[in-house]
Amino acid sequence: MAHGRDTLVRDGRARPCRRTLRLLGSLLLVGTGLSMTGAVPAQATAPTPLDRVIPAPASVAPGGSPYRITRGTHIHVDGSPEARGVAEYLAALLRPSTGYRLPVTDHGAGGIRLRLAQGPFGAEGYRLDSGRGGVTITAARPAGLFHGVQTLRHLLPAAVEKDTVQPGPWLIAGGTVQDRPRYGWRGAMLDVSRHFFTVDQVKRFIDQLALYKINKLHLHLSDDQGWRIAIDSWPRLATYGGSTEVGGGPGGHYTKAQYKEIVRYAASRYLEVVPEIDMPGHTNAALASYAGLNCDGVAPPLYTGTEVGFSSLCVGEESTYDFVEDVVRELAALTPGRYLHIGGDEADSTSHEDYVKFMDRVQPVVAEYGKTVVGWHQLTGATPATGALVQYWGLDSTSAEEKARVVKAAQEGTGLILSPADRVYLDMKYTRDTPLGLSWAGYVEVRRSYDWDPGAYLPGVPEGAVRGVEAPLWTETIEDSGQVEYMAFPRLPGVAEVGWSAAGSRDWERYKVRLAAQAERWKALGVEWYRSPQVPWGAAGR
Ligand code: NGO
Repeated sequence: MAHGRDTLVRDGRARPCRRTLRLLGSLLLVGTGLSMTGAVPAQATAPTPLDRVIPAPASVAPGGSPYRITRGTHIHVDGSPEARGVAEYLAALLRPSTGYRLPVTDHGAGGIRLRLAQGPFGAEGYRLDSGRGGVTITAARPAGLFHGVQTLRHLLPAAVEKDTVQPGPWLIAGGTVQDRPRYGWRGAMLDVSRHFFTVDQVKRFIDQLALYKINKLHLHLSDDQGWRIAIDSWPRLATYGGSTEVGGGPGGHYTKAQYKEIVRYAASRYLEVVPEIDMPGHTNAALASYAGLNCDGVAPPLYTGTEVGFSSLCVGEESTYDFVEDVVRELAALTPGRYLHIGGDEADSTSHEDYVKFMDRVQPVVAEYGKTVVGWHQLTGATPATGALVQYWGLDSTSAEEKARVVKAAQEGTGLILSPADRVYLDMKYTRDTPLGLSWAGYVEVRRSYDWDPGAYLPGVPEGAVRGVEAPLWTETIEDSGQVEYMAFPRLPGVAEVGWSAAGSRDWERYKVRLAAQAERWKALGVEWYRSPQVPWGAAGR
């Protein structure tokens, strides 16, 4: 990896051990005259208003006294192991900064309560009721409890994110939040091929996604510059095809155990991992690893540049389909999620006829191993399988003909994930002066990535065809976590809101104020971000 080379911002910080920090925190508290019981200082700050949450909840009814988390607070769950898992996650989040024990129990009342119950919540919605006696989050499914916990987090002071004891007080405004998402697919993509990212770096990103209720992590696992997942039946893909990256660094790949760890961690944050193997183009790393995958039987050298469109699997060769089947089988076995992304973009070195033939052969293989096909929208130039989803990455200037193909596919039942490059590509520069990123789709400032409606984006697409939105982060120029964050923040929370909140509830002028308030949280978490002049950051922006 090229980490540490010419980094814009620092990655991973050395952290003193928790116990030392806690001790220091206590000493500080004593020094400021506050008590560890959370005694409210005279100038107690007002609790965060219930609507100061990103993404904006469906409805908010403020009222009544706030609840205060204290040394005596318990987290109550009823029964299910999933609810307990969410409760333990919440406790682990709150313990370092509050310094409280916050035991998770399955009896008693008051305090914080996580409850699974029937109600109008859907798969991911929840209700949060807060008052003097406690906070209760109710949902039909554990994912709803988890999203409710993220709302609770946003309602607490930003200092709650710190990993040392903070003075508090830990107040949650009184009232009720009722919430459920507009779309079921709210994704982010990380390109781990152009530059490799370690398991820990991916986990860090997952935690940032969870904070904004994003529920899909799409991993772009193969491209011309690197193959990043171990495939037992074709070992050189990872060991040789994964041995470099853009710029010539050493690259890397995930062993199956490491990949499973990413999937497990994502699931613990209620994110589904969508693995992508890009085919038939964007395959130089595979072609370099096995001469037999090339029509002329000659393996090209590994590639570390950033051109696209020059590689293709050999569509007419039977062994190509043995390769595809082996890869799909092994990847499907690593994937508890429903989807497998087969790429299909920029197959400029594959004839149209071959492209159609290839997709006709490969899509049934994905189905055979129990997964639903996702492809970039060029798949609509072939015949998308029944139930397939296509990911639209065009822009305003995309030809009417190309847009019409996508609209027609949607009318015929293909689901759409919207990733318009001139709105939500996180690798686009914000302005001419952005030191990282690309600009082929133009500059994408924060307002532009927020101010659009997926439901009205491609006229003629039936309402139900839009399954959601996804923000891809391609990494030709991105090498470490600090750079990932600089490109993702502050655009990512906006895309999360585009995917979660009703179109009618979204308004840039009000959003930018809520967004500015996030800055304290990013600071507490050590997350880098771009200080866009479009957002009134105030003192937090310094
Ligand atoms: C395109 C291309 C990728 C690039 C990316 C850079 C798609 C779907 N294919 O998006 O190979 O990395 O742009 O912005």
